Amino acid sequence: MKKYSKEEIKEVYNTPLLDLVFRAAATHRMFHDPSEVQVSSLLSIKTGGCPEDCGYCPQAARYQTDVNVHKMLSVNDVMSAANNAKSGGATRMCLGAAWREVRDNSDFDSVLEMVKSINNMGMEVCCTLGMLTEDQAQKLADAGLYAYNHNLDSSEDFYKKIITTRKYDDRLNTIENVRKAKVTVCSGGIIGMGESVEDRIEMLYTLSNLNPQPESVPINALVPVEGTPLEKQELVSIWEMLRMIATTRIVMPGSVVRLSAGRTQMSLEGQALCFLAGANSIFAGDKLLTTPNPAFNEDMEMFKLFGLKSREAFKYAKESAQLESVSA
Ligand code: SAM
Ligand code: DTB
Ligand code: SF4
Repeated sequence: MKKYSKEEIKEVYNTPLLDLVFRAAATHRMFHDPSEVQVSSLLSIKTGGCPEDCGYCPQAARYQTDVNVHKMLSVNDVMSAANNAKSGGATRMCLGAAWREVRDNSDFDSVLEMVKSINNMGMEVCCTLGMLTEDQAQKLADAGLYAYNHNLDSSEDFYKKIITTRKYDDRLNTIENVRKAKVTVCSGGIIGMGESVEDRIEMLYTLSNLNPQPESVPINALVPVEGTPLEKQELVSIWEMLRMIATTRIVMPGSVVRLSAGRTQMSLEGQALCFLAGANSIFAGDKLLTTPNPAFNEDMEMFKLFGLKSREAFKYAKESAQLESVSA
């Protein structure tokens, strides 16, 4: 995969908008079936009460938000949510926990059981549980984890202004542990937190220079939540989201680019442009972790309108296994 310098990424990002979308769409069609969108279902298995101070997050204990704090869900509850998601057409289940890091305790044992059971149902399983050691990443891998989500969120510089309770290097270190365990990496960020275009470019530079590049890259538009330090942030414009999606597609052509948080504030036309510019994954279901998401039926109507379909589970894993057996 071509590695882009910061200057090159900046040039791509600043291309006249329609040229940028055209180039991203062409790149997308070279690497992916443009009619397929990966549909992930997101479930918060442990909500709120997090000791971290991430300025955007309604789940940080130190901010007064109206998040419904709850302990770990039972394996049964998670399985029934996974069954519902599967029957609705989701092929990946993403389990999120408001933890700073994973601890080796009975809650982690339950997560391992959830991963095993959902994987056995034929769904890809992704977890986002905070920082991981190499050993914990390996345990998740052994349970059948397909992907681990751990976002870089912004540039290293801007990160310090949004989060003080951990370092950028901690994030990179967890991503490395995930890689060592041969679990695929899902890592992206948020725009609309007050960062500059340079910060966005820095983040894309860091992500795209990981070797290998992350298999999936979520691009979130900040959902400003009352009670968090970023509650007053203005909503990011669709044009900035489109530029970010298109640039991500061009610099990480083989990755799945997820149009993540912030879709409730986007029109259908805006989302159509994002799919054209290379977004090929969404979170479907009425809720993200704690904030609203478009209703599942509305998304299925949108797919019908745009001629899109849900991508089958493990498709990319099967394709790369086939390639390996051909080249062996
Ligand atoms: N605690 C774990 C961690 O921080 O990695 C996992 C859960 S955390 C909520 C996962 C991601 O959600 C964050 O990295 C951030 O990118 C995203 N996120 C959280 N709050 C958000 C918000 N208000 N708007 C957009 N994205 C948000
Ligand atoms: C990601 O990049 N976005 C998702 C997922 N990974 C875990 C989370 C979005 C959270 C939005 C705020 C909330 O619902 O709490
Ligand atoms: Fe905790 Fe994750 Fe929210 Fe940060 S983003 S406060 S680590 S749940």
